Amino acid sequence: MEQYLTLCRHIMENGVEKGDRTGTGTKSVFGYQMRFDLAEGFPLLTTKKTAFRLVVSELLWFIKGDTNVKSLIEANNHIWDDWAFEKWVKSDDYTGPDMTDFGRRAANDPVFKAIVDEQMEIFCSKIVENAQFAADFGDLGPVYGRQWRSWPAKNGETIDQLQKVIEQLKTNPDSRRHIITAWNPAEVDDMALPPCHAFMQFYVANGKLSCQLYQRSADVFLGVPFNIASYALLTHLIAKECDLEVGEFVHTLGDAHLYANHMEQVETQLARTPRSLPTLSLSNEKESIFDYEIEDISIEGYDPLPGIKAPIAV
Ligand code: THF
Repeated sequence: MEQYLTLCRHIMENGVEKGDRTGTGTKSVFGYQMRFDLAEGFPLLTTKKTAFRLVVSELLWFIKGDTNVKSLIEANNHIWDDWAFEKWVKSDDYTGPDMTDFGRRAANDPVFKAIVDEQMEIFCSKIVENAQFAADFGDLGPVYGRQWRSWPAKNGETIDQLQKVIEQLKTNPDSRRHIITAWNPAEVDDMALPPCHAFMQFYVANGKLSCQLYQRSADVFLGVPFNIASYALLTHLIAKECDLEVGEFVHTLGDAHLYANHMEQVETQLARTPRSLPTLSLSNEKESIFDYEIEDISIEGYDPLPGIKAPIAV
């Protein structure tokens, strides 16, 4: 994972200061690539404890084609809450304290953060307890799960990109068309957040499956460690189903940025020395990628340095 630290250092040294949608401010570079040999170990960050169970529940949520945060919240995964919460607090249904710009204000003001946390707790309970509320406010729109599994086609039918790629990998591994795209221009405006990890391609050579991801926007401190682990896991799951070994995960970044309020945390991390990588353990009973549950996937030998807290930009 030395490569990840090199990326952080590269942005610190060469990044330009750039404004962004969230108003937080970033240091940013454009165009960067990392390569992880998945045979060398599972690329889960060791210089900061990274919650693998959140990576697993989020990926299975994508794979199942789900776009509603309800099942994530039930799995005690809260990484997508902010975007659903935002829909609720902007709606007429919401009658609590003013939540304008809640992400940025909470990051700068602990008293306001406590008020947001309280409203967020109310939001999460309502999502879990009230099916109508979950239908109205839990859905993030046609995000990853929808595009991967049921991209709307012309004739009213839908395209299961993930299923198709797996079929093609089995029957026509040399193909140069093993592509899944989450970037659907016709639907981007209806999404709570347009896809950051937008376009992937798979490649088979010497009996090994590799995956390359194009990520248009990369929150290098908070998001990227999750994104690397997520696509590494996806590659393992597909390789297993297709009877292939794992090759490389190639991670190509567009706007790669460090948020202004993550700088101290990045310095802490850069002062640390990476440890040996863990290994992935998959239940052997599952024939298909669509059959996995959270408990079928675990990580062994993970001995990271302590976690480092940082506010997420919304
Ligand atoms: N928005 C931003 N600004 N950055 C992102 O990385 C990002 N995502 C997803 C959607 N929008 C994004 C959400 N992914 C965390 C990690 C990944 C996320 C969202 C949040 C996070 O806060 N992680 C903390 C602790 C998590 C916990 O333990 O609950 C961490 O320390 O890692 C990128 O696809």
